[in-house]
Amino acid sequence: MIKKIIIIAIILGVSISIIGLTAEGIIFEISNPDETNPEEINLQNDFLIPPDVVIPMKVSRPGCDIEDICYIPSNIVVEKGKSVTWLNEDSSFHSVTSGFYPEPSGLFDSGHLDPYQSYTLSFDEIGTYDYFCTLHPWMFAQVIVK
Ligand SMILES: [Cu+2]
Repeated sequence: MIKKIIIIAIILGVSISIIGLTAEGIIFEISNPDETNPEEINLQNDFLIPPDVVIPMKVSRPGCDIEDICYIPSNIVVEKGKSVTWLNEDSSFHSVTSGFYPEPSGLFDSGHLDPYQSYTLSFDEIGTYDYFCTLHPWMFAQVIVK
């Protein structure tokens, strides 16, 4: 009887030690700064610059145009010479393309923006710049330069 209890105690002790070592290993991996890859660092740096216009979630389906929230804000006013940065916060590709769907005017075009990719453009001439998404006809907005 005593032998059995001792054997069970030894098995339990060994098991607990193994679990403890594993848990320690996981914690070490998470908190080790050398494990962070360069891509993650770039993503974090992108967030330090707040975007002027956000492409929000779920705008790849029609409906955002009803509330005018395909690009937020849908009408941004900037001073001549200033830049505008767009950030794609959706999980789909989108674009910032001058003109009206389906005819790009050729003034500017971000190409397909990946999720969390940003696009910056400076506006050196006064005017109203209409733009749209080449992939989603309901997505359109304006930059007004004063
Ligand atoms: Cu789009």
